Amino acid sequence: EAEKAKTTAATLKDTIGQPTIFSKIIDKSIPADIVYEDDLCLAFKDLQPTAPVHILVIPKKIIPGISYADPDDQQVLGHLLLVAKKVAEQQNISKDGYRIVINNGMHGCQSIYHLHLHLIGGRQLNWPAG
Ligand code: D5M
Repeated sequence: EAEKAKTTAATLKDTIGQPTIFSKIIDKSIPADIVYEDDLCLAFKDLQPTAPVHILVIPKKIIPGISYADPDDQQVLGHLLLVAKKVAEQQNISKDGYRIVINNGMHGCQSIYHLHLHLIGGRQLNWPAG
């Protein structure tokens, strides 16, 4: 187990900051169901939705995760939240409510190391999260 964790940590160290599948969505070399785009960010439908509305909002800049954000990222981070709010309105889930989630690192179940906000709604969600 300890060896496995060490290998995972080493692999992660080599891949952090490298382009991920989300870079290919940003440069349009792979398709995605894009619902919003501007100079700083992109929002598209999650391939494995956990609710009727499940959209990812990502910065175009590679920030591997929220734990890698620095003070220079303040504006883009705020922008992502405002875009998520706007997309929620577009998707008609604003009135009934929704959830915005950022998974971070191993315990947070982050699987893609390009920062992303999950916008989830369209049904009654459960709390606390698992
Ligand atoms: O969430 C990563 C999320 O990214 C997960 O819900 C699946 C989704 N995903 C993975 N590949 C794609 C593509 N190509 N399009 C759309 N959505 C995708 P995490 O927070 O890292 O666990």
